[in-house]
Amino acid sequence: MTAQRPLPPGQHVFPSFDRFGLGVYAKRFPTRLDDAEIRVDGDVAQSLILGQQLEQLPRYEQVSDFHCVTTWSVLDQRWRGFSFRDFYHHLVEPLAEPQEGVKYVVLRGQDGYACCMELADLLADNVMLAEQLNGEPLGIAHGAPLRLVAPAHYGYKNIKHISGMSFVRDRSRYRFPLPYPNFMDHPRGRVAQEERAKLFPNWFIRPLYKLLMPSARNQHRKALEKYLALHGDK
Ligand SMILES: Nc1nc2c(c(=O)[nH]1)N[C@H]1C(S)=C(S)[C@@H](COP(=O)(O)O)O[C@H]1N2
Ligand SMILES: [Mo]
Repeated sequence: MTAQRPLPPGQHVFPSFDRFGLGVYAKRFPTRLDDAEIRVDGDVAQSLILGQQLEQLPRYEQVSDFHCVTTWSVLDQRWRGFSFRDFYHHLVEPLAEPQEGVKYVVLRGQDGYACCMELADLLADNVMLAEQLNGEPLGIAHGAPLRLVAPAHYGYKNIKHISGMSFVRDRSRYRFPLPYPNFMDHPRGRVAQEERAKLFPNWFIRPLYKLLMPSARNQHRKALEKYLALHGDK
């Protein structure tokens, strides 16, 4: 396969797109799979839950590559959903009224995972909240019922099973999910700039993460097989 887009520094192509994440999340699954609901709070005039309103937003498709910080990439994934920008301008701004100076968004998943991104990065053209992958509804593996797709950012910012977003002025109260060290969380996490982690240089982080990747992949595969045997993909 020839890449449509140049492969970012330190990445290699992986042949299949498999469920992945930090080890502790391997056995945690979402409980609400039907209709997506997003709790919006933080430095806003009105905290609220957006559910049915999401149906109003226009849907579109994008094809993009997906890059995990542990160095594997999958190419040409076709996502369908609505844009974060539409979500923000048509629902969050008028209904929740973020305060002046809101600069960060803490995104939460139903499995307890959380990550933090800059609002300006989320408002980029290609950032979407996806409901489908390659023509199928998102399965349990890839973030059902709704996941963030931010192709310019490492996988660990592309939150699955999204359940909440806090719009905040200051990110100091946010911490990378325990028991993982905070250095794993780069405040931006952009792929092209190779913003993998804090404090440590990429010549150190790349081989370290490559070493940890197979066991995280295995844990996720085994837990998924067990889950699917019990519940199926719905
Ligand atoms: N809710 C949630 N989102 C998550 C994770 C997770 O464990 N839980 N893992 C992240 C990481 S590290 C990666 S690489 C991608 C993997 O996405 P996939 O399971 O669709 O391959 O999801 C990201 N989003
Ligand atoms: Mo990742």
